[in-house]
Amino acid sequence: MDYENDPGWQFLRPSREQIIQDQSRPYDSKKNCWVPDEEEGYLAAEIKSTQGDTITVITGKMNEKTLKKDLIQEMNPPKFEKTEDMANLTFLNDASVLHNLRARYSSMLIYTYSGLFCVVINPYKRLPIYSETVARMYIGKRRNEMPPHLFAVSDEAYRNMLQDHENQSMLITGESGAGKTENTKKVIAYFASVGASQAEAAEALAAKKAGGAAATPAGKRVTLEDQIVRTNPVLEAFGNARTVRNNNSSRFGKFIRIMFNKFGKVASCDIEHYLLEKSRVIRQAPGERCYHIFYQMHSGFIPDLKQKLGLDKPAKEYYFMAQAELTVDGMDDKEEHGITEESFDVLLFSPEEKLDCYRIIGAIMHMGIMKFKQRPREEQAETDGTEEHQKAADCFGVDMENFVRSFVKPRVRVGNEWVNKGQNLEQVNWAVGAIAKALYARVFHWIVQKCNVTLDQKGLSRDYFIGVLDIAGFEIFDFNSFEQLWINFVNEKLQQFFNHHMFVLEQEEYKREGIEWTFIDFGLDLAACIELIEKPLGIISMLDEECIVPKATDLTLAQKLNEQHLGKHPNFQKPPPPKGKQAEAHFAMKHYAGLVRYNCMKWLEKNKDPLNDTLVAVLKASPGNNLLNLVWQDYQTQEEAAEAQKAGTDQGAKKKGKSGSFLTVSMVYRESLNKLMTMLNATHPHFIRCIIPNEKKTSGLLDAALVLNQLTCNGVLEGIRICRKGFPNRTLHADFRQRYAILCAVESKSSDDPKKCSQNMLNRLLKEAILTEENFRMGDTKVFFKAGVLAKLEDFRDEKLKTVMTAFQSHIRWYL
Ligand code: AD9
Ligand code: MG
Repeated sequence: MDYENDPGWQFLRPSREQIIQDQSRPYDSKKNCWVPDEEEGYLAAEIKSTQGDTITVITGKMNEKTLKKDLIQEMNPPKFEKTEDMANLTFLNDASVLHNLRARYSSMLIYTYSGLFCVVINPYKRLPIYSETVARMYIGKRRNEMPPHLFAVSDEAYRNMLQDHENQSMLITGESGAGKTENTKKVIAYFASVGASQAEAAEALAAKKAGGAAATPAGKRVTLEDQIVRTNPVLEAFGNARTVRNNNSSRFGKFIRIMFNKFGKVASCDIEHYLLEKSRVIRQAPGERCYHIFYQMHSGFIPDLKQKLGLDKPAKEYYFMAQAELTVDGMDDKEEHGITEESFDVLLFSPEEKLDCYRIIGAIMHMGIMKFKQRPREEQAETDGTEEHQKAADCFGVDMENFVRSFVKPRVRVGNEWVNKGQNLEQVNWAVGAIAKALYARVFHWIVQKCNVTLDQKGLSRDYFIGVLDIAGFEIFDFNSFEQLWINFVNEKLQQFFNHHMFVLEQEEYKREGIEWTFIDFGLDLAACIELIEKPLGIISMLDEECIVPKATDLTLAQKLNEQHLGKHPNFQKPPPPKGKQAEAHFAMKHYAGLVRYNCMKWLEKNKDPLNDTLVAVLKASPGNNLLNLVWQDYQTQEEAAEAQKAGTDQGAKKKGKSGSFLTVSMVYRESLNKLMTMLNATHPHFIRCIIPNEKKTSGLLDAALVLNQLTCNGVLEGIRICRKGFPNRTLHADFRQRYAILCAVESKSSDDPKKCSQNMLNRLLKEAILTEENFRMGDTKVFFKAGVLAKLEDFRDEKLKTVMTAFQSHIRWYL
């Protein structure tokens, strides 16, 4: 294949001229260095003089600077300019990592390896590097044969799966706007195309050419691969929204498992979702929007939809979706609704299901502007006009009187009696918000489940899977609440998983291969923080406990947490006083990524997530909206529970926690996190770290401080340091013998036993001072190398090949 003529190639590897230019810069290892700089992160400088522990340098900007010696960082020789794997750098330090990423990013080379990580910086423009032809370049190639790319990592996962008969996972993390979802989409598309059989691929292509992509259930045949790819627009319509950081921000985490049969053909797929941000359904911060679907439904793509749902007001009047922005730059909600609809069809959502779903979302819009007022001198709310109440009830397919009564006079249990308890205005408004959020979350869950049912149709055997995780990275905001605690906890677990993979598994392999190695457990720091969150008497259990203590409040929780942990646990700290826009905090926690100040307000409510049971009972029994029955199916109201108990058929056990209380939000989260971790632990993981280059959504601009902070938070800097302590590269003895025979021909033929041959070859390389003892270890089946050593051997091999070729050519010339 003629790679270099592909329009994408220039974004994968610099041209030869560029490489020559990059590598011809003058360099003196004793003089060239990096010095810290507030704006640029680090500046290239030349050492002029040294005095004690201070040093004077001249920076590239011709400024003279005197600074402490230990602030200086070493500069790599120019041959490492724009290196594809930073684990190979001779000098590994923050400055060099930043420089390398910056240099590559300036040429729009967005992917770079860093040992076990593949780092990608958001290009903020469409690059032609995800085309079918580029994908084909990577099929069946080894990582070091091609420039860094997500496809290389994907292909490695695919091949590992088939060769090692092992499930694989790809963990894609990063800050909001860093590119996780974009990369996830590309991975999924890659697997869908690689995993489609030739015949199916050809068929799909023919169908596409014949009539476009709009395959409907009634129309052309839809492939499973198509359906997998189509889950995305649906999930994005319901789970993504405009935020200040990202116009298409995913407000949930997801784990997509693509199942393959043992021949590598896609057999099925399923999706798990995590931590949907429910609060957005009723509240949006300045500059943000509610979930895209709200605006899509108002776009007029389905001409009679608004009329069917009674949405006769302009979008800006529906409070739940109109507190801040109504549009997104560059996004056409009407067009997007078309895509959502098309995808719904491909995923076999029936017209009735779609309409029921829209009716629920429509009802949520109406609920946002239902008016209630308080009776004078009474703690009792009542309706203030019923127009919107009627419209919401119609969408729900329930009786309006019942619907309204359950808000203003719900049935509650007092001792053994059930009574109708009056609610004041505040309580009613709170109940409206709570039910809107719960409903939305349940519809979202139903959509995911429905996709899963559709994707679960094929009769092929499911031998392995590749799971792709797209989940938000560490969040350190000015105000950090319950949601941040959970996101950060998940990330702490994932980081621990990375360390576990790197060290424990490495160590096991060294042991298996009989290599001496003193184990350094880098996971320990993480264990302390994780325990502080999840162990008995940890933050989450104390929160769960406090949720069942009568009269407990957020402040009693904060007080108990401080009494239990302050001064006793190293990761639990008194919050430093707020700076700038930071809010007051009740405690601070030392996470892997930094110190986070948490504020406990609303934690009890967020964790209990209580609902108006009477209202749920009305909705659950809706005679006019089947989907509504379905989404509440697993919810047992207190009244149902009491009846079941009376009848001795307590099905409610499932919904209840140990203490007899309902499951808290944390309990549900914890269970799904445990499930995820168990699953990941049974896979071979691949790590993609996405980096946001600036906060202006601008292509080509790199904010050094922002990038350095992410490299710390996502463990790249730490990972690279740790990686170099071990022996990350390895080759089987037989492969080693074959590949490097050219460097030591005699030794490569010295025995029939490949291990003996490699031993002899390595001895020779030692003698010739090409290698040192520290560079490698002999294992039983493989040779293990320190980072960068194989690269050096490759250089020698290239040199030797060149010499041999030249000699050969002159020989031929002479002969002719
Ligand atoms: V969030 O945590 O869901 O808010 P993500 O998922 O990390 O975030 P996303 O993938 O949505 O970020 O990327 C943000 C935007 O950056 C996209 O909408 C694109 O406009 C842009 N982007 C990201 N990656 C790429 C890319 N590889 N090529 C082109 C990209 N544009
Ligand atoms: Mg996303």
